[in-house]
Amino acid sequence: MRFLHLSDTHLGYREYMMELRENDFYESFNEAIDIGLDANVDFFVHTGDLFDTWSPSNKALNEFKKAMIKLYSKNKTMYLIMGDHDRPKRSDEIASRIFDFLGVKLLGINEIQSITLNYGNEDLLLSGLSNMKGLRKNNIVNEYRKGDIEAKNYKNSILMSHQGVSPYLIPEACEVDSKDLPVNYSYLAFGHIHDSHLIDDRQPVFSYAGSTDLNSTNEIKNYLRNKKSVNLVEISNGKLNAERIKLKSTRYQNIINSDYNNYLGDINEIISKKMDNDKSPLLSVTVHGDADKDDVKNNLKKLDNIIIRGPVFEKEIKTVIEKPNMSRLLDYFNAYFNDNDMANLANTIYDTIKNEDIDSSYELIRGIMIK
Ligand SMILES: [Mn+2]
Repeated sequence: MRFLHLSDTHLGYREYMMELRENDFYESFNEAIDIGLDANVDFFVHTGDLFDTWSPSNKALNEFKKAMIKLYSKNKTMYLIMGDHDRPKRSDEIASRIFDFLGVKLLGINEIQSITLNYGNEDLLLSGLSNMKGLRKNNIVNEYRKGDIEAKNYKNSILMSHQGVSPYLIPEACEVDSKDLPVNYSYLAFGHIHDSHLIDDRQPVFSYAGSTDLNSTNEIKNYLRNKKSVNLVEISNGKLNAERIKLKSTRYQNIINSDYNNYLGDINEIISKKMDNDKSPLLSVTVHGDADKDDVKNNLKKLDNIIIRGPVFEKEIKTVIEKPNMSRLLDYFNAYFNDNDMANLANTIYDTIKNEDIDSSYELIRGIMIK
C-alpha cells in the first residue's frame, strides 16, 4: 500500500495581497498532487489547513475542485482532517465537505473517527482527529487512547492529527506532549507545524509533513536547509517506509542582512545561485547602519525579476526590553484584575471566543453563570 501525506497547503493564502503569491500556493499544491499520482499511490492523506480560511474564495475552491477531479478520474480518495484554519467559526458547512462527491472524505470532526481501508489484500486502519482547540483541547489525549485501542488489532494503521506536539514548538504553543502520543499505530501523520519533521527511527514513525509553501518568514531558515516537501509512504505487513519528496515549484526565499556598501553584492550573490525553478526569488532585505534610504529604494526598484520584502533599515542594533512575566496574555489579565481566578476566567473566555464557534462560547459563559 502506498499513500501520499501532505499538509498545510493553505489554498487561497494571498501574501501581501499579491496574486502571484496566491498562485504559488496552488502550484505547490498541484505539484504535491502530481507526485502522488505519478507514484500511483492508493490514496492521499491531508492533515489539515487545506484552505487558508474556513470560508475560502471561489478561486481557492475552484483550484481544489480541479485537483480533486484529477484524483476522482483516477479513482483515488483524499482523506482529510480539519486544521485550525479549516474549522468554521460560526455555523456553516465545512469547505472540504462540499467535495465529497469527488471522493474527498473528511474524518474526525469532533472526535476520533476510524475506517478500515483495503488495498492489495491488506487492511489498514485509518483514524482521523481534526484540530482540537479551546474547550476541545481537553479531549485530545482521550481520543488518542480510543484510537490506540483499535490500532492494536491492525498490522497497518495511520493516525491523522493536527496539533502542536512538544518539543516541536515552544511549550506554550503545544497542545500535546509527545509522551501522550499513541503507540500502536504504524504512522502518526501530523499537520500544523510548517517545518517538516520525519522521525523514522521510532515506532510509530512520526511526521509533520510541513507546509507546501512558506506562510511566513519564520519558515525561511528551515526551507533553506530542507526545502518544502511531502511524504511518500509505503506500508505493508506492518513495515513502513516514509520518504520526503522535495517540491520543486516553491518560490525561492532568503533573508539578507547587509549594509549600505554591500547589500547589492549580497543580493546578486544569492540570485546567481541555481534555483529549482525560474520564479523570481523573494528576498527579505534589511540594511544595517547608516544608509541613503532613497538610494537603496531606487536601486532595489531597478532590480528585475526579484521581489523584495522591505527594505528595513536598522540604524543600530536594537535591544528589546521585555518586562518580566509579561509575555503571555494571562499575565496582562492578572495585572488588570489582580486576582488569579478572574484572570484565568478572562483568559478562558478569550480563548474560547477566539477559537470556537459562538455556541461553544455561550455554553461556556452559561456554565460559569450557573456556578
Ligand atoms: Mn497551517
